[in-house]
Amino acid sequence: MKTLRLILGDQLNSNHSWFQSDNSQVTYVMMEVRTETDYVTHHIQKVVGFFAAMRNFAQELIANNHAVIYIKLNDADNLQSFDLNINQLISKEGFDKFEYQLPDEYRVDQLIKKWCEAVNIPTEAFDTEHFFEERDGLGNFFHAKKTFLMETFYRHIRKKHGVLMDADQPRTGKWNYDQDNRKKLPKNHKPNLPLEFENKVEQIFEEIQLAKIKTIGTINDKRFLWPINREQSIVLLDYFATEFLSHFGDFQDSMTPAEWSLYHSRISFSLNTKMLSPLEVINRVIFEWESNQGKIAFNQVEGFVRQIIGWREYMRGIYWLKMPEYESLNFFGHKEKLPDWFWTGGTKMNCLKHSINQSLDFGYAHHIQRLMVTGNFALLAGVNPDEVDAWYLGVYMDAIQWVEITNTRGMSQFADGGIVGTKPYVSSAAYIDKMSHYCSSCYYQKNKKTGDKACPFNSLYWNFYDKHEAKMDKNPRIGMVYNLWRRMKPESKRELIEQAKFYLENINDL
Ligand code: FAD
Ligand code: DLZ
Ligand code: SF4
Repeated sequence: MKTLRLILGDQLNSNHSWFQSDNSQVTYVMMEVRTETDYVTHHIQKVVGFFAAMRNFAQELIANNHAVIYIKLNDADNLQSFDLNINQLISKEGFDKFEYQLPDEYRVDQLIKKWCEAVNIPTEAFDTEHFFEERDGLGNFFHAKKTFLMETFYRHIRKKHGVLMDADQPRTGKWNYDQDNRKKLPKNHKPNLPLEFENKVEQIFEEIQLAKIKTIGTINDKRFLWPINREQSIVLLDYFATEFLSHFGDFQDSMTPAEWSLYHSRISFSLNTKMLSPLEVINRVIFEWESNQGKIAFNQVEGFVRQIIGWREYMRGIYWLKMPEYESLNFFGHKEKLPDWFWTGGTKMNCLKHSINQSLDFGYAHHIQRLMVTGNFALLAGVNPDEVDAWYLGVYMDAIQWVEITNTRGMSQFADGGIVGTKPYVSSAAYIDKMSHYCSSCYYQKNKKTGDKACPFNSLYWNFYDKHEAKMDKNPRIGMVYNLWRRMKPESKRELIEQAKFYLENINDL
């Protein structure tokens, strides 16, 4: 049967069984389309990165004797959506079967499913052969349960797939080393330089400009630093394993204005486009640990493995269990707009200035910057989760909805009311100062709660708890906070609420 196989921009898995034999009846199609570039305002580096990686992938397939149709953004016959282009190809080339890999995003999944139901040729869906678990793995595991604890799921995956296990016991006897992974970067500590590629992407950048696609952020199109093929992705993974792994866990939560990238792997773009598989990533890291016994402490390795087979698989499972309802959850009923400076970095708050500016310059910030700086502020300011999602989904290189929305709407904004997290991740300046070097050079004063130059996080923090008391009072994990709040003098409480009100009314000037 003359078969057309669709490959999406985040399905660049060269080890997929599809590609292990060549079949003269099969033609692959990849396409750069406006439906994907415009469903949110993406970072320019993200659009360039996806197109560059897609083009390289198509070239690799062709070099391996596969037939490929690659539709470029500005091609005259590009109808700018998956379904329209596929219809056109079927009628032009006479394909009599259509095959695709299961999309990771609900929107695209629905689109293709509906298209398949309407079309008059046979269609077939394939697994992406990327994740440890199937889409419904988490749903089946937690069957009929009301709570979905990540730790429980993580242990289940470790056991099921035999990762860092001795029979049915965790290797080293302990499951969780999180307690060891909360160190602040020592003053003047200089991490090894991050590995930055020097890809030339001028051509793609020009094509995007020509098409007038609206984007955010900046780019150096002569030295594009992100990996854009599997080979570079493997080099980045190797670099992480040899240079950064030994400090990964220790400093995974720490933040500094001096560096845009610390001991994190920065492989999320390679993973989410499937240029790397999660299995090969953890195998590489475990191999590094095993071959350097004594030199790399186990907390660094377990901390990293937990991100990949714990958090990443867990978020995907929650996404498929809870979509499409998940994308409209708004537990606190938040309605505010995101401050303008989220799009420019123009704020006097040092933690936000650095976290936002590096997001705009590199399409990257690490987990704690996303959770405890930008996300923390958006939640304290009562921003509508739709706005928060649109920002996160646009700004990061690695942002694909299944992993963005569960982290943003769920973990960071608690808009799901506690499906992903057991309590809202909010803090005053104390936490940010404990984990970072931002506060010492900030315009605001971390220890001041009210008055001139008082750190906005301090009053907004108490204002948040005050405002949502009825919704959170019963949460056993935050009883202590309410005990403190209730014991505060009425006058101090009033001052805090007034300070917060002033900041919220003048949010664009902060
Ligand atoms: P490392 O710290 O080196 O971790 C290694 C890998 O573990 C990552 O590459 C990633 O694949 C995985 N990982 C780590 N934490 C998580 C997590 N919480 N959920 C899922 N996978 C995880 N990650 C995305 O891939 N895409 C997103 O759109 C995204 N949006 C986020 C939004 C918010 C508000 C928050 C708090 C987190 C978000 N994350 C997202 C998770 C995490 O911040 C990024 O995966 C990580 O910062 C990527 O950088 P890295 O590769 O250097 O990660
Ligand atoms: C993110 C992205 C962008 C910007 N552009 C394209 C594109 O033009 N063509 C494509 O196939 N994929 C693109 N992607 C990634 C898709 O949005 C992603 O494949 C879907 O969201 C499915 O997860
Ligand atoms: Fe951020 Fe407040 Fe610290 Fe400034 S003082 S860096 S605003 S936490």
